[in-house]
Amino acid sequence: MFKHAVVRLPHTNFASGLTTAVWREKPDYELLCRQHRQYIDALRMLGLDVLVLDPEPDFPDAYFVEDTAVMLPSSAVITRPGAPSRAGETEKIMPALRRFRRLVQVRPPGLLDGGDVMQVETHFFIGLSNRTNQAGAQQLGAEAETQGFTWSTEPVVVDLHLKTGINYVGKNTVLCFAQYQDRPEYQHLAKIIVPADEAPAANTLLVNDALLMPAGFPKTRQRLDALDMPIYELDMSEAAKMDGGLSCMSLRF
Ligand code: CIR
Repeated sequence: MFKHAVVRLPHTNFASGLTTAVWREKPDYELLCRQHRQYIDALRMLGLDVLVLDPEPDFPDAYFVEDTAVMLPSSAVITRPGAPSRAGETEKIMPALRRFRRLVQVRPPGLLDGGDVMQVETHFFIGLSNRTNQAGAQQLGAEAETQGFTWSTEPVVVDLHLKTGINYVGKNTVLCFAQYQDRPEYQHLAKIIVPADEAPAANTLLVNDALLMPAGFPKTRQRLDALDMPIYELDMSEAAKMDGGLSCMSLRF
């Protein structure tokens, strides 16, 4: 069960962050802030104590705090984000995480984004992507092993991060794109497939036996209902314009 979350408020410059999305409407800062507040409220409603950090004017993607660290029971692995514009975000998160955990930093040539790390019980699946390399995965894996976890790496076959396309939703089940259906790494897990026209729904977040999912994906919602878990839908329209989703906006531990 998670007790804490760390989030960072978005800065007015958020729309100059990295994105591959094609916008029909320009990102709206006020709306993003409202959606971010609802996200914080949802985490609190699920029992988490949420530490809210200030916006970072020099780092427009910094509210996607998930990419800057991987939280383990007795340490926080500070990543080395693969996007040069995000590299400095780790310095900014360290003071906050030091309050909770001993810090271990990924060193060169390692690169690692938290979005490429999916925990399924005591195993870490680490995606090798444009942001995460084998050396980064190895350093995280080595630290996780000292705390009783196992780990494995795999190529990321979809855009951006591993968790863009697959997420653990509890009950021995992953919610994923069809590309993951026959992958041997996930043979032992049940799968709920996200329809291609509902791709953002794959980034659904398991928090203390409940699911937070992006609003507006009825087919995925119906499939998730079969898990018989509480599900809360949150509007994620503005973060989605910056390639972000529910998992990206917090560290949970
Ligand atoms: C980026 O491209 O790095 C940000 N605009 C989005 C990061 C999303 N993070 C995540 O999926 N963990």
